[in-house]
Amino acid sequence: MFLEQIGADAHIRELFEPHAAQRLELGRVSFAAHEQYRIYLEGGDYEAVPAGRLRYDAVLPAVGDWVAARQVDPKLALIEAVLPRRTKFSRRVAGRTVAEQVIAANVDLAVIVCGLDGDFNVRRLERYLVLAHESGGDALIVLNKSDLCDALSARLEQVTAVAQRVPHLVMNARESVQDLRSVIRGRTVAFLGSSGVGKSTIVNALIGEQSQITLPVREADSRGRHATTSRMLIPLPEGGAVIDTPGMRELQLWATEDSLDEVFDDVAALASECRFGDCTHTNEPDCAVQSALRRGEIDSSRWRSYCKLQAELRHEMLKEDALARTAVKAKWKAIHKAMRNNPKHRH
Ligand SMILES: Nc1nc2c(ncn2[C@@H]2O[C@H](COP(=O)(O)OP(=O)(O)OP(=O)(O)O)[C@@H](O)[C@H]2O)c(=O)[nH]1
Ligand SMILES: [Mg+2]
Ligand SMILES: [Zn+2]
Repeated sequence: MFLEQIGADAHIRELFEPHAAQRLELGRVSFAAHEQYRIYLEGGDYEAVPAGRLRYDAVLPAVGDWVAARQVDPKLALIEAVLPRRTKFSRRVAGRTVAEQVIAANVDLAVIVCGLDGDFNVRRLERYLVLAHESGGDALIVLNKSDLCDALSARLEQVTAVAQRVPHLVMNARESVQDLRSVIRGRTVAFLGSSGVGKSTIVNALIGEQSQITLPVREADSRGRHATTSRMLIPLPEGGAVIDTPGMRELQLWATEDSLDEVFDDVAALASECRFGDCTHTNEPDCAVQSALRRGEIDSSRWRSYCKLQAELRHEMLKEDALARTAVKAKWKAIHKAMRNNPKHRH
């Protein structure tokens, strides 16, 4: 019954059904980093290796994935298949090529943690909101370290201005996580947010143990010191599971413009009211954005933030297109070469 407690519902059982016939077991990935994996099977916790085929198909398991596995010895399991993901968080991996890295899979609720101390940053929150929207699960904003904030109402105003539809919770993780506990209700929850905001402190309080490492933030700017270095799924005593994640220095978006427009629905709606369909919102006549900015109906820093994220997503899309074109060219080059080398095609 252990797997039920961490989320194996009827839907997951149904996805697993075809594998059950092949005498595989249902499991859930609790750790995935640097080619090392751990999974939970009904009987306990195992070290695991993915079957070669998974590498070939390029669907490597991520934390939170449901898998079909085979026990190979009392400590080790072989992951034969990754079940289709209900939700996923991805980020773009830094580098010249565009690659998706799945941060966590099958997360029901994304908790975006912000510190109400000196590190509070509403632009960063917008970025996490886009990521959470793209994941396909629910989102909740936790405004932590309420004990270090003496301008709460101003902060709340800023938060509601950028997150109209996402609920928030104000708390002090060192004191109580009770409100959060009652929101979780057996679901799989991932904690996202920059270093030092208190993700691991919250996780420790929820599981009732100090098993996650926490570190004091730098005094000068309240920035964290990257205490957590890997992602782990931990069962909650009352059912459900939490995934602690390391605060990322620079969160590279892996999202569609649709998610961006949903999170910024106020500005996205305006941009569609301009006279010209291809308005650049700079100096065109009857530009709805410029007039809303002039009238103070939208915040100029929110508008800039939207433009910046949009440019970032479009830039990545172009990069992806360029890569795809290069791949097609390489393929044709190979085909032409093969034809030249094939005597039948020589004239
Ligand atoms: N005053 C106060 N301090 C808190 C609160 N929550 C966490 N802290 C402290 O903030 C520091 C950083 O907390 P962590 O839980 O390590 O932060 P994190 O988000 O896990 O950081 P990374 O693992 O580096 O991403 C620790 O010293 C915590 O004790 C809070 O509500 N109030
Ligand atoms: Mg941490
Ligand atoms: Zn315009």
